[in-house]
Amino acid sequence: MRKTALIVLVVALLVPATLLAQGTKAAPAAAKVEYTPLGTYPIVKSPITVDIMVAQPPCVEDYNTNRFSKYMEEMTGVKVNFIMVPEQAATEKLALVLASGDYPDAFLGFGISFDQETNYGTQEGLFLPLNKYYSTEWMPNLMKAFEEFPGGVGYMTNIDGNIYSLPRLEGCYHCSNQAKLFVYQPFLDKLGLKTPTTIDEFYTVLKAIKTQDPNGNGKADEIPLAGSIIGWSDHVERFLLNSFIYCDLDTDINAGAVSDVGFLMNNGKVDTAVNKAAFREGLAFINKLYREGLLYNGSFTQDSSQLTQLVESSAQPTVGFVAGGWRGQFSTIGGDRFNNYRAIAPLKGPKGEQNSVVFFQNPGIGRVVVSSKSPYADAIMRYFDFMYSLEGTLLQRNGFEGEAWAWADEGTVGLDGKPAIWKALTQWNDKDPQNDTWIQVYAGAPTPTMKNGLAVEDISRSDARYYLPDNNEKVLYDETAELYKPYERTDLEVPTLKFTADESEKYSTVQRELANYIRQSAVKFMVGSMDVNDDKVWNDYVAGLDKLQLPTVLKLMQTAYDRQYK
Ligand SMILES: [Ca+2]
Repeated sequence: MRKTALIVLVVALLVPATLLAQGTKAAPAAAKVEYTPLGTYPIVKSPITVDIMVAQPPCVEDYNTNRFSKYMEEMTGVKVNFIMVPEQAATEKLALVLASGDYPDAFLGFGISFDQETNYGTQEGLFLPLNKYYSTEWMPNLMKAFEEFPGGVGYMTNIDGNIYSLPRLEGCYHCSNQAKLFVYQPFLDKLGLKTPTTIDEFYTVLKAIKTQDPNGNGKADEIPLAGSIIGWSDHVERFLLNSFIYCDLDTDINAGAVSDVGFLMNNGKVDTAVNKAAFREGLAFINKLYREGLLYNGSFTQDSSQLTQLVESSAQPTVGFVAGGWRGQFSTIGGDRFNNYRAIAPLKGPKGEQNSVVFFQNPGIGRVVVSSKSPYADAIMRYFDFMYSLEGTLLQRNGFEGEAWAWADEGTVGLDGKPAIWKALTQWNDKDPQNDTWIQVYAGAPTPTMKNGLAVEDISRSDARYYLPDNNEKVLYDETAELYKPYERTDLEVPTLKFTADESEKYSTVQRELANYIRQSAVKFMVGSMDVNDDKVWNDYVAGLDKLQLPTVLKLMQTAYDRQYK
């Protein structure tokens, strides 16, 4: 209630100022800018000032006195007058400012969405289309960074054919195959068992953990397999179903209505796993584990902190296999249990299926948008292009060369085992206020090359230090590269789809209801409250999918797919 009252007050105060400001802003004299040749610095022959509104995180004290802002001003000749808005109020402020008609030359760090771009760009014409700047002539660093994001420029393009923003180009290598399963290695060692590679071997190992007391306390207190329904890739089914059919299903009811709900590409057509016989076989396998007490019965109700308690709270280790995006999802970082879990590769299923789910690393849209009324678009684009270079990204994110980071020493290796590119001299910290950097990469490119080029100590796998937290980035990289990448199916994952405002209005409720039904039914089949082995129950479920307009949703997705990717 108080918030509403405040907004009304702010709007009331803004109106008179707006009317005045529009008069002065319209003066064209400010547009006379003399530029230097493209690709050179400074950008302008005599200094100019542009107004940029920035969403300010608590860890940056003042963008106008910030050392990196000053560095950019000296290099480019472009002085930015930053208008700072607290990060958490950014979305509200954007709407207010755009409604007022009096707005700055550009907005930085607002994370403006596709829908907002459609609204303010396509429909209202307030945002400038940036298509011409997406070229090596104008923005060589941006375009080079895009080489690591295939299809990324298409992703940035609105349905009207325009590109309205600059991206954040961040790639998280290990996140791209995040549906992982881990095993407590001392249990396998104690039982004299190898890491399972097939569904049948997996079942045998689960049985052995349950019945052969690998923690040696004389009690049958072992939990062979556990996960959680809420938490970053803590879902056992997202790992196990992929031994039967490619399936990205996340049963968390709050997950997306289009992504992570079992849709897949089938020879260029958008299809779904969730009405296929192989999906049913996968659910039946998980149900069997559940019935036999091999799968922890809280796995479809608890969250990741409860999962962590389950793994950590007992005096002796009890949990054999755990699902999670990484070890920190279910164990205490640096603890003995954390240090002893090992990722395992996707298991080969009865018909040879063995898949790793793909999580496309899309560009972050809406990091910089330019007002269609600004006379300084050329300068602003050239100013931001520098930030997509390796050096620009490191300066913006980490700090100054020689203080926060340095180019790598000869002979050192990066996370990927290739010659390192850079090394960190200080710990990156986005909690404590400082005024050296922007910390947050609003418009920049922490690409996989940059991240994997971080110099690390070359610790051998047999060295006990390898699995300790200090070496975690390296472990994440190695596990992903060796165990998951070989099985990822980029051809089967549906790329991110964009819907028109009209389509969203018509179908978002339909999509949400269908997704909820798929998720709830899958859980019921796995825990046995719906009998997956009963043909009538299964057929009723499949009929329910059609009743909730699965064919309509597939057709809608196909239309969006053809529009973007054909
Ligand atoms: Ca025991």
